[in-house]
Parts: sequence; structure tokens; C-alpha cells
Amino acid sequence: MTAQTFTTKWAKRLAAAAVPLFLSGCDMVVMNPTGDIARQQRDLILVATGLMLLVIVPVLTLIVVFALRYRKGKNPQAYDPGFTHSTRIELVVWSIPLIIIGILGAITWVTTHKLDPFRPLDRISYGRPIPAGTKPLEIDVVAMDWKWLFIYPEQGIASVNELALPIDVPVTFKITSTSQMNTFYAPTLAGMVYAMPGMQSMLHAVLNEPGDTWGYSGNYTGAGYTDMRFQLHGVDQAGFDSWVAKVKSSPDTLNTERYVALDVPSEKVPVMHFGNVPPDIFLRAVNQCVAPGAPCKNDVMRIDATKDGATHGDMTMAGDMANDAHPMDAGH
Ligand SMILES: [Cu+2]
Repeated sequence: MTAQTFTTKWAKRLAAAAVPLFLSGCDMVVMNPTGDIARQQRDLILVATGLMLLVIVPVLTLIVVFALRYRKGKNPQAYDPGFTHSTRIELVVWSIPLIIIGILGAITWVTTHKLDPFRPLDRISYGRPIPAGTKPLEIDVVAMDWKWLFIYPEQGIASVNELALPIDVPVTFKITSTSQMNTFYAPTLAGMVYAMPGMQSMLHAVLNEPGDTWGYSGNYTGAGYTDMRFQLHGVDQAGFDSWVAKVKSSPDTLNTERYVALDVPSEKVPVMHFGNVPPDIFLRAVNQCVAPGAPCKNDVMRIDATKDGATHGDMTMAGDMANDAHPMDAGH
């Protein structure tokens, strides 16, 4: 095989391998968000990438330019073996990266706090502040092996592997897991937030456009992981009300026995609706005491604290975390 045909062959192979990259452009959900938080995260990705390209593009271009311009025999008068220092070059190679790092650092600092999942929203979307008196919708998320349980405490309903969100309504997700560490991730809505057993993490987000998409766990958790996905329905208020009514009409109740049975590892779980949910089920899920006889972690901790005679105060795990000035870090 000649060098020529070898190169051509590999060029063709590379081109063929690149085709799916372009075709897959239509489901790059991270780049096509429908929620304000995910949109700001997308913009952050674009700005950070753009700033880094300010270094990468000139460097890659200069590699080629230097190779062509200073190659042997091309430009003999430019050959300067005594060269050691140029203040101009030093200024350029130090100042530009420092400026870029400064800008990146400032943007990262601001957005890290602004897009903190624990921080309540201050707008519905760009230029649309949250109307005074708006109460966010609370949805409690429980990651199980291998399905997602969504509890709507105000509506008294729950669903499995199906999440309906009214558009332009701020949502407060309270998130936990029953056995493994998962991440709650709806790419069009917002970034990933850890779901951990015995703990509660949080996410404030809002969906701005109607439509059906999906979410999953960003953490691999074993056999049933691949099908541990949920449908995400973005609907208007009327659509949400009728969805709630539909779920409410289900005769199934998420009582203790039902919850314990649901928590048993299972795969490819279909969508389920529960028309009735005990109000304390999520608090018990976080404290891992839904099963009859299981001691609640918050109670155990309180008793332990009293036994020591220590003055730890009230160490409720789920109770007041939402209002904590220093909530447990969501990302670690
Ligand atoms: Cu943790």
C-alpha cells in the first residue's frame, strides 16, 4: 500500500466516523435547553469555550505559521541563534492568559453562586422576574433502584418515571435516594444534582417551554441503570391541572407497603401513578424509615446527641435544611 492510498483511506474513515457527530446535533439537549437554569449553564459553556479558543486558535495557527515560515532554507536571514529575550513577547504571552484567567475566574465566581442549585430563583427567564407572592411548586424526588419516584406533596400525588412540570412556574425539588448515590439530571431543565441516601439535596429550576423530553441519572448504578429514565412533560397550567387530576384518579395509594415494594430493585419500570400519598412519606424516605420498625435517622441522631450530653441542638436531617444558611453542598 502506498502512503497516498493509506492517507486517503484513513481520511475517508475519519470522515465517516465524524458523520454521526453532525447527525447527532439534533439531540444535543444540553445545547438546546428549555429551562432558564440550563440555558444559563449552556451560555456559560459557550462563553468559557470561546474564551479558551482565544488561546487555542492562535497557538494552533502559529504552530503551522512558524513551521512554514522558519523551516530550514526558507528564510535564512530570520535565523537568530543569539536570541534570548523579547520584552514584547513576554508581555503578550503573560498578559493575554492572565486577562483570560481573570475574566474566566470572575465569570465562574459569579455563576457558581448564581446557579447554585440550593439558591431560590430570582427570575422565570431573561427579563422576566418572578411575580411577587409566587409560591414555588414543591416536588420531592426519590431515586430508587432503578426508577424515579416523584412526589407532589401539595397535590397529594406521586408518579414513577414521569415528571410533569407547569411551564414558567418555579419548582423546588427536594432530592434523596434510597440505596445508591444517583444524580438527578434533566438536561433541558438544569444541571445534575446528587441524590444520596439518608440526605436531602435541592434544586431550584423552571421550565420555560412546553414539550416532552427526558431525564436520567448521571451516576452509573448497576444492572438496571440504562432504563432508569423518566419522561419530562412540559405543560401549560391547564395541562398540568389535567395531569394532576389524571394521577389523582388513580386508585393506587403510596402507603408504607406500596413504598417498600416499590423500593425493591426492579428494571424497565413503566410509568405509575399514585392518587394518594401520605404527607410524611418523603421525610421518612430521607430519614430511611419508611419500612415498619426502621428507626428514623433524625430521631437516632437526636437521641445520640442527648446521650452524649452534647449540645448539638436539633440535628434533624431533612427538617430545616432548606432554610440553612450553609446548606450541605449539593455537589461532592
Ligand atoms: Cu453527601
